[in-house]
Amino acid sequence: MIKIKINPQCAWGKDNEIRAYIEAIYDRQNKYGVDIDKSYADIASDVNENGTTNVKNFIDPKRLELVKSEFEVIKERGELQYNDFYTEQVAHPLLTCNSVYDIVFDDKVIEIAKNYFNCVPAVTNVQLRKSKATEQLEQHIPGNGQTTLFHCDKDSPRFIKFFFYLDDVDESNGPFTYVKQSHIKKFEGWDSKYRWKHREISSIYGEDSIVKQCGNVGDLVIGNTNGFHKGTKVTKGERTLLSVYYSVHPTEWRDTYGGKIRKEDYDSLPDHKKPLADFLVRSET
Ligand SMILES: O=C(O)CCC(=O)C(=O)O
Repeated sequence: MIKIKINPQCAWGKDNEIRAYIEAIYDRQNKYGVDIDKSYADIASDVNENGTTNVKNFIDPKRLELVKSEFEVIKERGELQYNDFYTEQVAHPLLTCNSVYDIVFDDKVIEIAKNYFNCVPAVTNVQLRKSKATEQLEQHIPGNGQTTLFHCDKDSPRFIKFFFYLDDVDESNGPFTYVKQSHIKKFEGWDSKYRWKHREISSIYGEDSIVKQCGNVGDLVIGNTNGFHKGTKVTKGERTLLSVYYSVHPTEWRDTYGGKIRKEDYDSLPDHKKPLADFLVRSET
């Protein structure tokens, strides 16, 4: 098992939150056992040490093309949850896109997450979002476009997001960007505000600590987004992104936005995958 790296000074809720976090892991170990496939330990260790990793050619791009097509269909039907000049977002992809199931509950994805948490974790949210080129300054982009500024998520003191690019991503179309080791190394006053400009973060951590995770459709980028991160602003073209959040406790800890699953889809998951949906709200529709 990996030796979990966590720092109370880097958690929004400090010591109490860390204690509750560790208890949540023990609870899940007791409930669901610790049968973990070690072949994915290196990937989990990299995220544990550095806060992010990029696994090349992780998944068949065809599976991701299906998700992108479903996104476009939902958009054409006028059923996006949110739509502005920078961001287009689908609400609750587990309710609206059949193709995401296959990825969210993929065996390899689950094994990486198990290696990271030392227990069977659970999905807390899924997001499907397109970002489009703009010349606006980051601080003037509305809604979820604010994720183009550095921030540390409040969902948990230690959790992970799996990012699947649905377009090839270079420096110009929005790479997920992470300050290496900022999940365990913060600075005095890091929690005095939520959004930080690039130059502020760069002057504290140094430009060399900032990793832009460029990659192709099929690569898997992972981040513990309790560290400083952002989606670098798209300046050319667009980027559609599927994000899957794994954690060991529900999002209600911090009132963050949680994911939903249809009850019948939950019922049809194989028994060994049901714990992965422990924290998804069951919807009848
Ligand atoms: O768009 C991205 O690459 C990062 C999104 C983000 O900031 C987040 O999921 O918290």
